Amino acid sequence: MSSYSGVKFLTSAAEAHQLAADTGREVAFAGRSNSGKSTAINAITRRAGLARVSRTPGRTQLINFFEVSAQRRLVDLPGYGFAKVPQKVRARWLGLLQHYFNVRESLVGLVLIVDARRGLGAQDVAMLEWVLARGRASHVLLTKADKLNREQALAVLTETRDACSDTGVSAQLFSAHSKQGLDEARAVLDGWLSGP
Ligand SMILES: Nc1nc2c(ncn2[C@@H]2O[C@H](COP(=O)(O)OP(=O)(O)OP(=O)(O)O)[C@@H](O)[C@H]2O)c(=O)[nH]1
Ligand SMILES: [Mg+2]
Repeated sequence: MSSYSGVKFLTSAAEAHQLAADTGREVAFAGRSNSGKSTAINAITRRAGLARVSRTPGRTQLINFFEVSAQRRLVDLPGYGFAKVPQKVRARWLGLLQHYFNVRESLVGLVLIVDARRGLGAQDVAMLEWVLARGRASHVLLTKADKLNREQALAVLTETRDACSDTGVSAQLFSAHSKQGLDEARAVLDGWLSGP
């Protein structure tokens, strides 16, 4: 199992030319604004404060790269779906995200972070389709599962797995707060990040 003991912030990109060098392997975390992407990265790497967490949606406006080990990275992408972000800013993020997914050869997989209370939304599905069309693997973390009871959590898991059934996309329950699903998520990342 891969260790995150050496994980460190690498660089941030606000523009296409600022992306980290496109070599080795990396896994990107995407999802709605405030869904819990940065919190999930911190929990998985056991490093509180690595990725910035905020109560204010739209906090992560940059593409943030974290180096796990030589040539292995986790990437915190700006969240989508936050209504209060001005149209101009939104268009810029979308352009940057599209560029990222179009050019990124080192991207091996996408972790889609979905608030378990909301389930998959239209933008989440669009994101999955887009990444699958580019031949990358995807895994859905239904996070904040600590906010649901067991029945509700199982219902959203089943619904999500059904929605993804013909795509090869996997899904699991997750909570950074209760630590539910941490090992399962780490195992997926290990699989993607190992190899040449
Ligand atoms: N209860 C609970 N709250 C969580 C969990 N994960 C994240 N949160 C809370 O959700 C809020 C948003 O978390 P972030 O990690 O900043 O979300 P984000 O997706 O990175 O947000 P943006 O960067 O704005 O796109 C914070 O208040 C977190 O404490 C979880 O597993 N359980
Ligand atoms: Mg964030």
